[in-house]
Amino acid sequence: MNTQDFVALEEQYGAHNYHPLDVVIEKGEGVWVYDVDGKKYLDCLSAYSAVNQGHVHPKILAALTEQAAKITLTSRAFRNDQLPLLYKELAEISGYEVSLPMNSGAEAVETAIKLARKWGYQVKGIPRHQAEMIVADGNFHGRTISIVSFSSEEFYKDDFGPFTPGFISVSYGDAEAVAAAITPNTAAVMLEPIQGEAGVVVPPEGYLKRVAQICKENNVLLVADEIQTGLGRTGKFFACEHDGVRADITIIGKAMAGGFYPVSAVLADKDILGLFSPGEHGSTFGGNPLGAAVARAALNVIIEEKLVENSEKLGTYFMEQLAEIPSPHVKEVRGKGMLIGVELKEEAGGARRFCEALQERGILAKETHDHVIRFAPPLVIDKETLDSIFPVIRDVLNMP
Ligand code: IF1
Repeated sequence: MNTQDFVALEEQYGAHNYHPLDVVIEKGEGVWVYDVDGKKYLDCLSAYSAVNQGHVHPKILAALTEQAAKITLTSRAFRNDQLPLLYKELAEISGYEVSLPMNSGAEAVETAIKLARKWGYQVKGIPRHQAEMIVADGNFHGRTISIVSFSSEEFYKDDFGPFTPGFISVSYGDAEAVAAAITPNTAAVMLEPIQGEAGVVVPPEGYLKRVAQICKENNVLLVADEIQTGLGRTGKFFACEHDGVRADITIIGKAMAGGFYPVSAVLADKDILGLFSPGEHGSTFGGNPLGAAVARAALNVIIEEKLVENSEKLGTYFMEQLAEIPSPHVKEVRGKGMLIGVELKEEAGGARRFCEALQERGILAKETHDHVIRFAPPLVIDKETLDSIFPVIRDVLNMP
């Protein structure tokens, strides 16, 4: 079967909730992926930053197969021998006292919302069921009903109401807008340190710092969604560190298990995360020994292979090189570390055709919000490989 056969099958039997590039990937190694026709590509998406460690990292693979041969799922009705070690290692790496494991990013966001609301009632004393959460326009936190309830993207929510109340959205990047939206019932402010889906939107310097200060002054929790920006992607372990901020609650997912397994987590100190009592929240798969073993290995790779440092160094270099490419189509190059967006001018006719041209020439990137090409290769990339793609990107950005 070739690419067209697989595409035809997918179109016939699958739900059409995606519009992928027509590349059918069958294997990957490090920064490279291979399609069913034998063509090799440099992956510049990293599964939306879930494979920061590179595809099929041998150490994570070993942890997966080893653990899969022993025990995969116990449920949380019983304990397992991997989760406690993941808890301890996460605490040491993240600087948060405790954590709560889930599977998808959206589940972890939902968990953080429940936690922030509970804190609002139990600690802050907000009247029952009146808690409010402030979020930002352009946010992307997942696909559940509650999460799309506060999306500013009509397309993500149009046909899916009724919506969950209790969310107020303000302009992203404007700390005073956050201050103005706070009421006595505000439990938390939840933000992405850099908005990924919105087109790699980097807020003004000092924004998060100011929001953190406003939160503190008003007895409001700051929740950072680091599902995409965390674990080294932006050149710091957490993107909040760029602003010297430590959020009260940090949410991670994606690269937490290196693309082998869905593992997410909510991180906080005991005074907050300790508010959950047995039975109030949970998940059949969250904290399972297979996921925990994989996550332990994946986190270890980030530290051991100095991926945060590599992201900072080569990401900065990547962005500088991109910014120097002369092109009639480029409006702006922005980002931090290895999370880079190239925004094209309206007249360029959309980023999709540029992504298709890159694909043709062996680079996989994905457009976001019509006019932005996102470059986010695995953090294991080296300088030689990076250097090899600049001429290709230059050619593509100079298409008629
Ligand atoms: C898709 C986007 C990226 C996220 C942040 C929570 C989640 C995500 C900051 C939810 C997920 C994914 C979802 C994926 C595409 C991708 C994406 F373009 F849609 F926005 F990365 F930029 N918070 N982002 O970025 O995590 O439940 O998916 O594990 O196809 O929906 P999830």
